Amino acid sequence: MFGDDRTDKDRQLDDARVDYQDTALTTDQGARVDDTDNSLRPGERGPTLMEDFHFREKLTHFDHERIPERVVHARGSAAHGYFEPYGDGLAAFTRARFLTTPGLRTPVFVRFSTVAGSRGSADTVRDVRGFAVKFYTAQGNFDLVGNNIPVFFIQDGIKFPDFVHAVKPEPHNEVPQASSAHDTLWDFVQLQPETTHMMMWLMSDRALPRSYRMMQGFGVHTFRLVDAEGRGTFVKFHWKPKLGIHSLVWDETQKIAGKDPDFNRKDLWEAIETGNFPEWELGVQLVAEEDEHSFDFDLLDATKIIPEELVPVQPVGRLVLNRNPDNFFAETEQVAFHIGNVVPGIDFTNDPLLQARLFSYLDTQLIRLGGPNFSQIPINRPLAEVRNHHRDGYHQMIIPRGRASYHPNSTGGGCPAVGGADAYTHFQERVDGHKIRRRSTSFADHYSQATLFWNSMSSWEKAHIVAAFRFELGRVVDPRIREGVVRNLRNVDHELASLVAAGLGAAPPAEAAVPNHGRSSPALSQDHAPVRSVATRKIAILVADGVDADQVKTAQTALTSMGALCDVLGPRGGAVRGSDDTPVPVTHALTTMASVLYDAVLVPGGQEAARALSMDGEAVHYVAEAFKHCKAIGVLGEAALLLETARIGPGPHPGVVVGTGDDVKGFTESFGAAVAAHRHHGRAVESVPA
Ligand code: HDE
Repeated sequence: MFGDDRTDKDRQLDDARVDYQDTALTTDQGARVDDTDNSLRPGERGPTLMEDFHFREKLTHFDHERIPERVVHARGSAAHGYFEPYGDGLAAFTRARFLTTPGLRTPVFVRFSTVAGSRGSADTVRDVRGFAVKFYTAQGNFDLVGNNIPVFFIQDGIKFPDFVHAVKPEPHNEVPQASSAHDTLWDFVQLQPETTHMMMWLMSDRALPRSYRMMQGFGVHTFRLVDAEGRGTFVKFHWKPKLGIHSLVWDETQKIAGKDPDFNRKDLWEAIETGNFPEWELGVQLVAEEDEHSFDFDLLDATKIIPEELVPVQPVGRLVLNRNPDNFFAETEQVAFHIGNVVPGIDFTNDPLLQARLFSYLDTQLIRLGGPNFSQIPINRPLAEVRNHHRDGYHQMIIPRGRASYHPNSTGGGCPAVGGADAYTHFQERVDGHKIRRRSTSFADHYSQATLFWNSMSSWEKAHIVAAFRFELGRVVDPRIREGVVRNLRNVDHELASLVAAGLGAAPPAEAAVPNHGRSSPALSQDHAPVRSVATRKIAILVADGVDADQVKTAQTALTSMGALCDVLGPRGGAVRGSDDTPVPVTHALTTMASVLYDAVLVPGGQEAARALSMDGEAVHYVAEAFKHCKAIGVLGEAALLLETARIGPGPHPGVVVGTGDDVKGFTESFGAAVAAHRHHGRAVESVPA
């Protein structure tokens, strides 16, 4: 994994890496240990002796192993990689060299996360995903701490504790875990209409990513790029995944949460281990300072996007993740992101949500990582030199030499010196006004963009949003809260509100005062310019004794050469007997790998195998469930029997590819295309039990 791809951060981390092979067990003081299985005691049945320093140290260290989990985004996974700008296009806008030096590879550490669940919660819950990138630039660390949804629930950070308390498990019984489907969240939502736009996104399939590798990332706030002359340009940051934006379906996510709660974590890990390095393109939307007020929303309002049709997203570089961490705790858990970690050429705006974050991230690390020296933890250490007058505190890891720990000083020759060509200078902006606690009137429109989002959805996306509202509100016990939400939804779209109300058994709501404006932004739909690729798609090949061994081999080879990952699933581990009596190796027993863990299913022919599979409830359910979840299904020859037993009508059905078995290569091409389409939402699946 190392070799040429090693970055400066890798080399810096070498100092902290410890290998245990061919070493002897020691105490923390380095004394070799003779026995770690029996405590020291007088006589075989006597009490443990105080003087057993190894016993005491071992237990004490264990007793103190835990640190507080993150107050939000506790559940996460991370990886190392690099960022590389395409060209020097941004040089006219920013002094940040990592964005403007073509081909310069800046090491990064990226952590993806869910928000509401605790550290051990399932990956596939309905939630926002964090997308936090730490760039170890030569000018200092820059942290782009974003999400996979471009807007946020609230406009002012002072509401963050209220929002988080509402969405987290309820305080009296700590239920439900990692779920927004409960009274307190929806109570907050109905009373705080600025949440409306974000709730539309949260009810959409964006909240159910198929993979971290297949979701967008957004800086959310409007930031500022600043050039060498101190001129500013507003900027929104976007990450666009190379594999396209793809989601799971709701029923699938719930089942995966039980079958494999580490689904997204493993997906990221395995992709990197197998050399399928995840990649995103960094894009920017730039707005000149003088255009600040030329939109019908406020650039400082984090509940708003800048529609891509108004300001296009310009691609400026790429992010590649190519190495898994060595140790989860040391790296993924101890990494400390902070939106205030910026480098010369990148600055903030007066977005009140952003301003609050500037306080919170440093503050939270002090308790989570136990003191002010957490930036010395290997994963947090910048590559840029650190020299200042900060001293002491818990866990000081460096030995500052000399007498000067103050500025100005003559005892240290005036060093470390202030200023210089690369010094960070804040963007100069004139700000004056009365001290007030009031939301700007330019933040008052909570519905236009929620409507824009709704109008931009394809019909299946709309259906999924309605179903999500029905599910979530169906779990809300207090009818006043449900009614409040539906009343609010009228302001987004009357049909949406009526459909949700109908699902709840409530009367259709009255029309809102302001009708749907009819505008849309095509780029918001996951159906817009979809990336169709078989790369890293997981395909289950179902086999039993008597399977056509040739078909298995030909299909597997062809699909693997397209980039798919094929698992052969049989009634048991080991192998099954092929129709020509050759053994067909099995990757996993069918019982250990549910259909929800795959993107597609393929059943090769062979009379005996087809009969056995169609008599096997698990195999039949496998195909029916894959059909229900709109996945590509391929059947060859006699295996068509399985479609019948799974009660999938004669078809044709979108994404169901039936082959005679004479032209397996031609069949795999059509099947591959069906897999690349990700999901086939055009199917009638309501009557399929799963
Ligand atoms: Fe965070 N957020 N946040 N947040 N956030 C944290 O910092 C906070 C917000 C985001 O993988 C905490 O180290 C406030 C928006 C990510 O380690 C904490 C407000 C966005 C992560 C915190 C927000 C985010 C965090 C918890 C409103 C998207 C995980 C632990 C003013 C742009 C980073 C920690 C990781 C984590 C505070 C809103 C993204 C408490 C006060 C908007 C991806 O400091």
